[in-house]
Amino acid sequence: MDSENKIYVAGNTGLVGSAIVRKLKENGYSNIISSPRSNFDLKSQYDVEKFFNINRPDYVFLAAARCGGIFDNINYPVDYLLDNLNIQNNIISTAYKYEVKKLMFFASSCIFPKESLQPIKEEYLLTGPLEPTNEYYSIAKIAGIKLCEAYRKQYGCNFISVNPCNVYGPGDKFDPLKGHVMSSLIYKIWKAHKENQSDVICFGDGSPEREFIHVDDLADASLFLMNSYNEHGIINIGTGIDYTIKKIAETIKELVGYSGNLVWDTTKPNGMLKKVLDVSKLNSFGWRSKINLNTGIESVLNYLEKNI
Ligand code: GFB
Repeated sequence: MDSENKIYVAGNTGLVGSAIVRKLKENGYSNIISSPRSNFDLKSQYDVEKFFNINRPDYVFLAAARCGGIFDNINYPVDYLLDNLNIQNNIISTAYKYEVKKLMFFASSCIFPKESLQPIKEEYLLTGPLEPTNEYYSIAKIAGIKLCEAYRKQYGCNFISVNPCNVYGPGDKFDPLKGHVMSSLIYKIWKAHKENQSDVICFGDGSPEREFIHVDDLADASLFLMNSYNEHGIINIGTGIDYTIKKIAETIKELVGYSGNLVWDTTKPNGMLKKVLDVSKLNSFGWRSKINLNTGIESVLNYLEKNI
C-alpha cells in the first residue's frame, strides 16, 4: 500500500476495524474511507455497490461482521450465519467488480474442528466436525475464506484471509452475554471491585484454554500482512500462548486488586476445551506479537476508567 492509496476499512466502528484505522493513521496512511452508519446497510448489495461506485477503494480491510462471545453465538444463530454471509458476499463480490487491488478478509480461530490437534495449523481447516457453540459463525467465516480463494483461482484477485485468535482490547463489548470472555471478565471484576461486591460469577468451570491477542497487536499484524502476504491459503494471527479461563480471571483479579471471590457457574457451557493457534507461518514472515497479557489487560482497565 502507498500512503496515497484509498483504503476502505469495513467495520471501522468495531473493535478490530477501529484499531486498523488507528494503526493506518499512525503509519502515515491518510486516505482512509468508511461506509456511513446511517441509511446504509452492508447486508444490502445495492448499498454496497453504490458505495464502491462512488468511492472506488484500492484496498479493503473486511473487518465488518456480526461477532460476539459464546452466548451471543448460541442465542443468535441466524444472525451469525446470514448477516455474516450477506456482509462478506456483498463486499468481496463488489471488490472484484470494482477492481480492488487487494482485500483482506478477517476469519476467526473458531473455524477449526472441535477436536483439532493443538496448536492448530492452518491446514487443519475442514478436517473434522465444528464446535457446536459457534458452528453458524464458523460456517459463515469458512465460506468467506473460500470465496476469497475462489476469486483468486477464477479471476486472479489478490484476496487474502487472515485468521485471528480471540481478540480483546479497548472499545470491546463488555456485556457478559454478548461479549467475549476476556472483556466480559475484565468488566465484571472491575465493576465488582468498584462496587465492593463480594462475588463475581464466571461462566463454565474455568478449565478451557484460550489464546488472546490485543487488538492493537492484531492491527499491526494486519497492516504487515496487507503489505507482505499474497497467498491463496489462510494465515493464523496470534501469540501462540494459551491460558486457562481460570488463570485469566485470576490475573485480572490481581491487576484490579479485587479481594472478593471468583465463583464458577458450571451450568454454563465451556465451549471448545482448547484453542491455540500455530503461528509459525506468521513468525516465518517476520511478525511477532509485542503486547503481553498484563499490559493488554491494563490497557482495557485504563479504557474502562476513562470511558465507563
Ligand atoms: O470468548 P468466548 O465467549 O468464546 O469464551 P469462545 C467462552 C469461554 O469463556 C467459555 C467462559 O468457556 C465460557 O464458559 N466464560 C467465563 C465466559 N466467563 C465468561 C463471561 O463472562 N463471558 C463469556 N463470554 N464467557 C468464540 C466464538 O468462542 O471464539 C466467537 O463464540 C469467536 O464466535 C471467538 O469465534 C474467537 O472462545 O468459546
